[in-house]
Amino acid sequence: MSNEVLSNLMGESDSFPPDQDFAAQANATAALYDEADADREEFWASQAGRLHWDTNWSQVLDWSDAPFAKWFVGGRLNVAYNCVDRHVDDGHGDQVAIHWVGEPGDSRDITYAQLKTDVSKAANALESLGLRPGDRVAIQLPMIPEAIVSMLACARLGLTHSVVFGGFSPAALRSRVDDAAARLVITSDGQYRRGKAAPMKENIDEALAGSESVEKVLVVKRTDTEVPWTEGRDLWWHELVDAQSGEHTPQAFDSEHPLFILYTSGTTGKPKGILHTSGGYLTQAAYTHNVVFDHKPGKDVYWCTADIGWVTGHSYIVYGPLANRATQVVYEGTPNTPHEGRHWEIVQKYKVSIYYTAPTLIRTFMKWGAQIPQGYDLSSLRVLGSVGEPINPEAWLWYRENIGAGKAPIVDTWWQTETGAIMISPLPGVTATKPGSAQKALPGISAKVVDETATEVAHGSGGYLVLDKPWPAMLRGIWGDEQRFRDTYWSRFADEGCYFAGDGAKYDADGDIWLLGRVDDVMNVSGHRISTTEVESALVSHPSVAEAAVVGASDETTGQGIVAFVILRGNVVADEAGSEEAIAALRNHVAKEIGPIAKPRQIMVVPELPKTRSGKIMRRLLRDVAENREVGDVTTLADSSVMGLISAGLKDGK
Ligand code: 6R9
Repeated sequence: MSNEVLSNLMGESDSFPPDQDFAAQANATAALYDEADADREEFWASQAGRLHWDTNWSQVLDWSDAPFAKWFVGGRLNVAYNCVDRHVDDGHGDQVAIHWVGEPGDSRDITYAQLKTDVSKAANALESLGLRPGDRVAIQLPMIPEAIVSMLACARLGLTHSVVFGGFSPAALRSRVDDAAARLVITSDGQYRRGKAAPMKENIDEALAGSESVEKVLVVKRTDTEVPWTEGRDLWWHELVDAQSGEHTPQAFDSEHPLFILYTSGTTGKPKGILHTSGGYLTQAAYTHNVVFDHKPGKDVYWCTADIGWVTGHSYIVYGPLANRATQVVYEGTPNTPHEGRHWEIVQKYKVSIYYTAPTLIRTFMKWGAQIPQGYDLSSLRVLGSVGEPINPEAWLWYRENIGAGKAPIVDTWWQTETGAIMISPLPGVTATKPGSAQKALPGISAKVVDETATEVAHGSGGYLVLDKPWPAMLRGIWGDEQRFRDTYWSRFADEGCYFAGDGAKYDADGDIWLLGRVDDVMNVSGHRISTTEVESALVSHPSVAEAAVVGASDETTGQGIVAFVILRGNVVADEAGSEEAIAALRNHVAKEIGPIAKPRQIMVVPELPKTRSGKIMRRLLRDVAENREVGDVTTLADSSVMGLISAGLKDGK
């Protein structure tokens, strides 16, 4: 990266020191870093004290078989007991665990005592089906309480769950069910999406045709949609589960007992089944949820807007918050159903104090306009979080100003399905935050930015993000593929024993970490390394741009040329903004923000951007358009018609 780019970028970054009153009450203190540095294992041992262990561990970490870690060796615990029963035993049975809000407007408040009964009934039901510890259960459900109850019932019985996002195709579900050889699938008749009931069970039947491993399908009634039925295989939740006893005695499992598999896409076509285990995972999920969100049990109302089909839903809806006795909002639907103020209406109603979402949604809120949140009382919000992709400074500042009243600290949390829990993030009340930077590895975590030779780069320089020390919530492997686990994460910097995250990053002059997107998203223009994210940030900082996606398209002279796709803000007339002068102004704006080398070769105005179901922009498809190729496989897009809209718009426009 050229110094010109860096200095421009840094000149842009303000820093927001913590508010004194916030700092005075914060869970985290600067001393945590020293404590962890002094003795990492001792630090994690004390964090594990957040949990109830039936048997204490004899060793904190066994790294002798690296890269296969064992944490809290010999310890035994029940994950569901820790997330539910324990709070009831401690006298908090009447506290609301979940304020559930259905998309059509129905709602349920579930206390910890009720959750204990629900999970016990579900556990009794699963046991009655003959499932044994270690068996795999696939779960494809909308965001309804039964989704969380199912996961916890599995955890309670030592069954390994594999949650598959509700929007995935039958083929995607089938490959996951087969890979894990799941014996049971839990699903629903249908799901509400944008005000309509869409079928779900029908897809499941298509997916499971001829499956060798699946013995039973347990179906929750949600939309009252008519469903195909296979006698002897299919069972209604309300018939099997509701009839069970609400008492169930949990059994303790080994700290390394497999808790879940979660599939994530890799560079090849076959998804990787990321394996997580129990004691270390729950320790880090609980610790990070406590210090990163400054969560106070019994006081805060917490809301993570992710879907349980993603790792964020696992660690920051189910395991972390429930282990910490959170009261949380769980919302079933889309943010603009029935209107664009839905999230703020929910924040106002439940007095949400901690809100955790993704940059793509923040940019969508920007597109809808600040007048929408302004119509609601958001004064309860005191901590805001971001996850999933780099957050551009413009969106960060908008979030702080319009949602956080200019004062709520923003935590930009970097982590992955593989890391299991948050790794790099500011600590609210401790860190002076910088818009666009995830800043520092958390106490107990070690992250570095290195060059090709694994040498740490200087402040002001960029390279690859690596994790050079094992951490409790780290993946324990790829399900059924030991070699792929070693190759994907541990071969690039094998001599140094570092985990390669696949992300580019840089240190600023203060040594703070800025994530630059996946390494394959870093462009090389005339020998200059430029991140797609930086150019996107520059574009979005222009008043007429709502959202931007940037790709490096091959270029005869410069190696790669920068091609940008932009969505305009609602108030900008497309004809005007798409005009030659307006495009030239945008190109110059980028040149001004980052430097002339970052000036896009081409800017195209489009109505939508192609995104995966977890909200990540599929740059591969945009690269196809930019390089005038036929557009590749669109099956993992949330909306497969988007590429058609983009191509049609470009043909009409120019
Ligand atoms: C939790 C989650 C992981 C990838 C990761 C990185 C990107 C996530 C980020 C971020 C910059 C952040 N990512 N959080 N990039 N800043 N705060 O999203 O897991 O779906 O496995 O994605 O997402 O590229 O490598 P997952």
